[in-house]
Amino acid sequence: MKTAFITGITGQDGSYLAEFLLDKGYTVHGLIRRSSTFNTDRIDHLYKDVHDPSARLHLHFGDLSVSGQLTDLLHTIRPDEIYHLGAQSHVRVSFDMPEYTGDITGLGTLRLLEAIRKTGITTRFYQASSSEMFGAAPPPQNQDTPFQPQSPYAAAKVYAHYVVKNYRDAYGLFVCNGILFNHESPRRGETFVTRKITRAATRIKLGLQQKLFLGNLDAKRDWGFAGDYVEAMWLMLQQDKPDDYVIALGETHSVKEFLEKVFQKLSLDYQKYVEIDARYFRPTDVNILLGDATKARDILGWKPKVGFEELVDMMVEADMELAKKEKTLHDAGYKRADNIR
Ligand code: NAP
Ligand code: G4F
Repeated sequence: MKTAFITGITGQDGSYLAEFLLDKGYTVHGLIRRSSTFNTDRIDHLYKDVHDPSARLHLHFGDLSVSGQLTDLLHTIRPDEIYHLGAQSHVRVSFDMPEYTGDITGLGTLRLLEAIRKTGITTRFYQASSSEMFGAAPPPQNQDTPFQPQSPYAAAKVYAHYVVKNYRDAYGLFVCNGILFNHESPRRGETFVTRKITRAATRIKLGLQQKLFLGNLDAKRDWGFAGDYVEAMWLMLQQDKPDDYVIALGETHSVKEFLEKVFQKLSLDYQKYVEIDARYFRPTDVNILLGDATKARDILGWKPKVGFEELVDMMVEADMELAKKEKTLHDAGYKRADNIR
């Protein structure tokens, strides 16, 4: 069976992809960062003790800033497929940490491509490109739409995207860019807007939180389900030829619409709880993203299974379960710090 190497395995997409590949019988190796607190929550359910001979998930400490170590890991693991999902992935944070974002989100990709080239391994490589790269380009956006990046994050992803294309042309590597539009899930990081909203609304419903502070409510995004999008990553690496694809649901909704929908589902009036806080505005934001995934549908045969309404339901239900557990803890004296989110 095949062996895969995943960077960013502890993130939202990494966890769904690891699940997907293990189900297909792959042996999966993941890169994880040393942290003083546990950062493997999203993959704990997949992990078996290393002493268990049936264990097919292996974790390696490392960092995308250290090229020699990435080279050593690829040399030892010799993966058939590499899914490069690791990144400083928060757009607002990229304005606070532009240099770090350029290093990890941009140069991290180059380090891996160089590691492939230097080890000489035969492998297939997936780059997590982003719809954020389209930036100010008018919708709908597809793989031929010129990029107009509006953040240090987007600029770093554009760099990575083009270096992938260059290594494909210059060295004949099997490398693909998946330009994924926003995809969410109950495992979405709590500082991204959809999860921030579902988490807050369900906590408000149970009396665990009073207010929700947000930024630009007019921005529009094409939101799909992360579980569907990791299948597209895999499909790209199963083709005869490497190529670039847009992956999107093909409908766009404003942050305000998402907010209203979530609060309505919980029979709450969002206007009573939501306040605008300028700290969540970005120096430049992306007004509207709407993806055209025709190429992926035609060539990969990719089709999302979860629509926008089902995604909202899934996230509200999962966060309501979480809030209920938290309420039990809260009633027993536990307090979660809201002010750092
Ligand atoms: P995420 O939840 O933020 O996960 C990011 C992953 O990268 C985490 O595992 C994180 O590790 C790891 N990471 C961060 N810095 C690292 C470093 N210096 N060295 C090694 N690993 C590092 O992101 P996601 O939503 O799963 O997205 C996956 C990828 O797709 C990212 O590249 C993102 O930019 C891109 N993307 C996402 C979307 C989307 O809507 N989700 C859309 C388009 C593209 P820790 O857990 O230790 O922090
Ligand atoms: O949820 P967001 O932070 O996602 P954003 O910026 O679109 O980036 C995500 O999707 C990209 C794909 O296009 C990925 F590449 C990237 O890694 C990440 O996964 O913000 C969505 C919109 C923005 O316009 C933001 O200004 O929501 C607006 N917003 C309004 N209030 C907020 C908030 N965003 C956040 N994070 N927090 C707020 O309080």
